[in-house]
Amino acid sequence: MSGLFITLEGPEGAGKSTNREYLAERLREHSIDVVMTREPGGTPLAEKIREILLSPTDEAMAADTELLLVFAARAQHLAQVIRPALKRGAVVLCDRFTDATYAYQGGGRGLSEARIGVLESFVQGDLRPDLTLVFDLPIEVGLARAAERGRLDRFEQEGHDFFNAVRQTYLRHAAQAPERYRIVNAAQSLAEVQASIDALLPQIVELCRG
Ligand code: T5A
Repeated sequence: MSGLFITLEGPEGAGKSTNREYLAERLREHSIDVVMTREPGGTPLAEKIREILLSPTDEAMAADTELLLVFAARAQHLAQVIRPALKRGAVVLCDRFTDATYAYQGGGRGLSEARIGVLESFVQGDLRPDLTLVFDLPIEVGLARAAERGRLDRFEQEGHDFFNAVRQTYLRHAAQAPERYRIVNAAQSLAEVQASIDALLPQIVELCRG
């Protein structure tokens, strides 16, 4: 693998998608080959699994079912998009990856990190993101932004404790491996968030150039 794998993470409505586009544009200005993608999803089949995961249903989804669906989508995404892009030397900018599984299925649903770790190794082997930007903000701010889009998906219907656990899990993981994570204050205005990204850009470009 000669490319670079960058993931964008954070609670609901943190601005990951918006800033993924922004970062991709900045990197392309440096003639860097960028592949933008997202999870769950990123391929037609994985997007079908995303649909199952996000659609509210009358039948409660068991936490293990949710976990396995997330990793099923990830296996497909890795095989079809992420590994081939890294192999050709591209920079992959992925909106959420396995940190989200630790945050949502681990923190939110209460599944053990050991259980998630087993699937992580099974599906990914030793592939891990090279760099992870965590867009952090108070839960209420992110949920208010997400709510402006209208109908809430299955995760967005969860309560405060769930999202608080999600946020705290991201922050705990970031504190444990500061060499991989950069925390961006996503509660700021969009212009300020993007100025924070600009400040990180020289080191990101350097990483991309290997
Ligand atoms: N999931 C995912 C798991 O449970 N386990 C997993 O392993 C994985 C991979 C879908 C769900 O799947 C779950 C977690 C999720 O619940 P998603 O689609 O990435 O994942 O989830 P969301 O967080 O719901 O995506 P959002 O689109 O809501 O959030 P983004 O991408 O963080 O935010 P974005 O860029 O779309 O912005 C939201 C709104 O806020 C505005 C934007 O214009 C937009 O309207 N905005 C700002 N407004 C003011 N100030 C700023 N700084 C702003 N930045 C953005």
